[in-house]
Amino acid sequence: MGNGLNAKPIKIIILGLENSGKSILYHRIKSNKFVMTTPTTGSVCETFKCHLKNSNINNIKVQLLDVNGRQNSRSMWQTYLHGTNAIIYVIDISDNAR
Ligand SMILES: Nc1nc2c(ncn2[C@@H]2O[C@H](COP(=O)(O)OP(=O)(O)OP(=O)(O)O)[C@@H](O)[C@H]2O)c(=O)[nH]1
Ligand SMILES: [Mg+2]
Repeated sequence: MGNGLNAKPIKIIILGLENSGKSILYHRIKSNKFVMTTPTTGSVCETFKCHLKNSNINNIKVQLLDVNGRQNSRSMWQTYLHGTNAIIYVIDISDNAR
């Protein structure tokens, strides 16, 4: 019981090809900011409390993972998946070639 603040975080991983906008989305979810990014090296992971605007969802503990999308790194993705509750797959729809 309780208010859920001590509960296990919801683990969400952001996947997608390189330069598709994963890290931009990561910062947007984390701090609602548009942050200039550089290609991700390895992975970035942070746990924080998520407040969804215009909803009664507050203080949901989220562990968000942002990974590198380059081809030679994609084989690593499976090592991050253990215990994952949700995957966000990012596609750059303006990039017709991909
Ligand atoms: N204008 C605009 N630019 C964006 C948007 N999302 C991403 N970008 C740009 O696209 C480029 C790549 O974005 P990232 O979020 O770093 O890409 P990534 O998927 O994390 O790439 P890797 O870390 O290399 O796998 C950056 O130059 C961003 O500024 C968006 O919604 N609008
Ligand atoms: Mg990135």
